[in-house]
Amino acid sequence: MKLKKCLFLVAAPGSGKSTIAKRIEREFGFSHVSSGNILRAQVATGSKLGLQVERIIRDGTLVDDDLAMQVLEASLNEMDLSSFNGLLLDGIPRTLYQVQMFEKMYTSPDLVVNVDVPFFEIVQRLSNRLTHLPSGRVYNLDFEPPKVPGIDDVTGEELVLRSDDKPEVVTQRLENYEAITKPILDYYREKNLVHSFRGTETNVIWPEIQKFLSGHFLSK
Ligand code: G5P
Ligand code: MG
Repeated sequence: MKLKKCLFLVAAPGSGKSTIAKRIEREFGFSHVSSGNILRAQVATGSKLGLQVERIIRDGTLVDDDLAMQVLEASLNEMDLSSFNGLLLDGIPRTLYQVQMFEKMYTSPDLVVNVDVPFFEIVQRLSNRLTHLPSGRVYNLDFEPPKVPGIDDVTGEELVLRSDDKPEVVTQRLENYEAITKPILDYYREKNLVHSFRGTETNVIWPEIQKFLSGHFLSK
């Protein structure tokens, strides 16, 4: 498979990866793939594997690297990436081993975008998040609330609280990020590919990301 451009979003749980990814997708015509969404789709099948994945997500730990890469590969195989300006990965790779596997299977990223949001802000946000599981659309009671409380704007279906957004699980996820995922940023910093955007509000961070990406990629 030939990828035109490849962009990784590497940032903590709840830092706004999926919110920002949707904006990059709209503005720059990238295809957004969220590993969390693919894994939750696996859970929704009710298969034996789905039940195992459900338990892992609920506990705030990571699924096995090989499984994460297999579901990513299956998902990419189903897509016509030639019709997009590039691929935007949200939540994967999440370990150094996944980085090695991705680079071996596909390519090195053109850029790695990191959003650096303080953990106290993340804990607050996730306690107010509502998700439409089939699409991965996210809402927040304080930020981008749904038009009708508890209902997805697009499909009219119900919104849910994610099982891993309980405060004790959020703490576990943030610890995993620090220990297991952050080293990816060090790896790509050495290659001068990482660009970090720090702040507490997506609507302040987004124009900076937009400006930065405009220097690298064409708008849609
Ligand atoms: P996920 O699904 O990748 P996380 O933990 O990486 O989960 P998450 O929770 O999806 O990341 P996000 O995408 O970074 O968070 O953030 P978001 O949803 O856009 O925003 C969070 C909330 O804040 C939303 O309610 C949003 O509306 C709100 N918000 C945004 N901006 C603002 C703002 O400015 N102000 C306010 N007030 N609110 C705002 O992975 C889930 C699990 O799947 C497994 C793991 O078990 C993982 O824990 N998994 C993997 N395992 C192994 N390898 C991989 N590669 C894996 N990928 C997933
Ligand atoms: Mg997300």
